Amino acid sequence: MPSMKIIDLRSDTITLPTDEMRKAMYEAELGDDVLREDPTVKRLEELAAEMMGKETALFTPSGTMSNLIGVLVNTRPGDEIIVGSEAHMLWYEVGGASALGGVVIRTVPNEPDGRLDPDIVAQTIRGDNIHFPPTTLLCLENTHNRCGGAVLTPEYTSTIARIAHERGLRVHLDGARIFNAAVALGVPARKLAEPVDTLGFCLSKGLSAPVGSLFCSTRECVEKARKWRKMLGGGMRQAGVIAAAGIVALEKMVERLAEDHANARRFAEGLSSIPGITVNLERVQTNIVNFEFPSNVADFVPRAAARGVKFNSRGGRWVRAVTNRMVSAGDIDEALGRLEKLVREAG
Ligand code: TLP
Repeated sequence: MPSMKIIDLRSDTITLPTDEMRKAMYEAELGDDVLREDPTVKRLEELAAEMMGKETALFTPSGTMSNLIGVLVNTRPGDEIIVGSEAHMLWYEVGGASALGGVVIRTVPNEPDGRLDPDIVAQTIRGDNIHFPPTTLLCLENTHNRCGGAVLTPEYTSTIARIAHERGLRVHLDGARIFNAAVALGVPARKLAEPVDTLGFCLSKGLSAPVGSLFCSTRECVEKARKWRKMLGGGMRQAGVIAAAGIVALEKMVERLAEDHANARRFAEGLSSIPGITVNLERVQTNIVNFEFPSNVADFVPRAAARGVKFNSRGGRWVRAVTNRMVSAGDIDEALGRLEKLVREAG
């Protein structure tokens, strides 16, 4: 019997490097990056800064480290930061901002579309009072992971950043998937980055590089970030070997994200016609689809996995699917067929 193809929709982090990336990695010119002598890392950082419209950038091992550095450079221990109630920084970064940055995390409810209500943010920022910790940082996320890949527009980002800046806060953007937002909106990524002071974005999600993230800001801020990265153990020596793949990611892999978005839509539309599955088609803007499986199917995620379709559970009956380069339109149709059968047989 031919082996069943595994269709992996757990995350876009599962994407493997392309042949072109592997070749670039093999051929990369290298040096010691802690001594600032790796030419390939420098090229990647220049390219990233240029694409984000920031003065300079720093190559970090992960999105988690870029976000933590964003907290460390923008705050002091004892400060308060505002993050969305569904933020990746709150849910999935091991509480690093508090544990290592010593900040109090204050949440504002995320709207289902990933935004934070500007009025609520304005009310949440603390005034000067002997009892209060100073609120010094607002964190945004674009696209928004737990809000189903929702996109923040440049207009919204400017509005909310202006409110924060007027009250003396800095603004950090978790732009792990900023290129998904840029492609979905048809705007350059720098338009989405312009209103914020610091941002991190990832190479190892839809862009398919094996490792890495870029922290982008002013020269002054990135100098501080470089020191923090060293303290956190992120000083990588011949890092050009992975930066080389990152350059290919930025030069060759951005436009193809549109294909992942089309597949997410195809998947969501297919799901909506399977009895009992709930999906809000209006919320599907990029490569993430959140859906609720029928109440008569216990253990949906492991049972789908047993049929070769992998998802991440979101808690309760909610499931997340993330389209990615390893999954074609044909695979999406195949996955829908297997799910339809699973639901039918369970009913
Ligand atoms: N997200 C991963 C998991 O951690 C959940 C995923 O599969 O989606 N910001 C956002 C918005 C992210 O989605 C992620 C990764 C990160 C930061 C962290 O990036 P890494 O994994 O490079 O530390």
